[in-house]
Amino acid sequence: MFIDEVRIRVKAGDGGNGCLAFRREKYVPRGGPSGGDGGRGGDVVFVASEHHNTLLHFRFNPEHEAERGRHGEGSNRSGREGASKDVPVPVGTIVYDDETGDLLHDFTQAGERFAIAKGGRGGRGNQHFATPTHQAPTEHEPGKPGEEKRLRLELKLLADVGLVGFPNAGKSTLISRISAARPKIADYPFTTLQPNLGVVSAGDETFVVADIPGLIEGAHLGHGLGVQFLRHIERTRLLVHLVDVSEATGRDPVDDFRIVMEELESFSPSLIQKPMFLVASKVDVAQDTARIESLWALAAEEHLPFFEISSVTGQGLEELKYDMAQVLAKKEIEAATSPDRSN
Ligand SMILES: Nc1nc2c(ncn2[C@@H]2O[C@H](COP(=O)(O)OP(=O)(O)OP(=O)(O)O)[C@@H](O)[C@H]2O)c(=O)[nH]1
Ligand SMILES: [Mg+2]
Repeated sequence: MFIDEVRIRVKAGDGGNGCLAFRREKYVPRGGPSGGDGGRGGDVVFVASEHHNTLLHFRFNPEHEAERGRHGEGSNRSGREGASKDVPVPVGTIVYDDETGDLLHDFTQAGERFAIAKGGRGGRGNQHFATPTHQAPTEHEPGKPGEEKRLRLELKLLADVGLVGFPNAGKSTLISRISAARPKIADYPFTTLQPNLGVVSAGDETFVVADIPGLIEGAHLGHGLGVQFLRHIERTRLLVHLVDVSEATGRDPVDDFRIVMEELESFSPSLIQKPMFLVASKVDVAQDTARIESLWALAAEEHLPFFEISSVTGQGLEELKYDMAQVLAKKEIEAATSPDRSN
């Protein structure tokens, strides 16, 4: 479930052909063989990159080829080598041969390079085939083809952003609107039993969001689904805290916020130290705007950026996505200022 997977094709460059040629010079009768060698084809090289955290870029670009070597020429000129092609893969990517299932490489460190498909050797020109008894050779070799492979890439995803909140707050609905994840959504608490991950792209950033089960008061004592699943968001860089502001909850939004914060803290104080967005969810069905304003004032007090969203109408989703990307790119986001009640 926590795995991103793509199938791609790579093709290294073919080697250039060796050349068949003889020296032709004025006053030099019967010049010897002078066919140069073909150049080597370029490799396809995977490079582990810290700037990529998903395999999404391969979905748009599933074929990667390196340049072929040039053919040899007369006057013993060798063909130029084909340029290799560097292809970035996220650290943590495991590469399998899709035909045999063999593990080819496991990228564990940023900057690690591995030639996944090797370029073909250039063919030898006829200059190499001369012997004392065979002085006008016409033999010359074709270049060898570059390796071609079908690969399966696998990446274990780590979430960048965690969605937290009460059961039924709209966490799964939100992830289904901003990513391709299709978790179960239902109008009762504890619909989500296992974390769901979704890959989100916004602006130039691609990141992974985790939708986890809801928290209730006493979760750290085992109430509801407990708190063990919070370990899935321990390594995230941003928490998005959803509070249902509709009247249907029968609870006060500010109380909901504080209860969830206490549960997070009791699991690990580091969780509440993380950057956090406070999100008023289901604003399309919040009749009493005072409920939204009280949450907004709380965001101002806690210096948290504040958003109002509806995953049903789509209100506020673009801005939320964009600002998540900004925080992950380490840009500053403005915290809420107190709601202006004068108008
Ligand atoms: N009107 C309205 N309903 C929403 C909105 N977002 C979610 N819902 C509804 O709220 C209910 C709960 O949504 P979920 O996304 O399953 O909530 P959750 O936070 O994932 O809940 P758990 O998995 O139980 O923790 C569903 O019936 C959704 O259709 C919204 O923006 N507006
Ligand atoms: Mg859910």
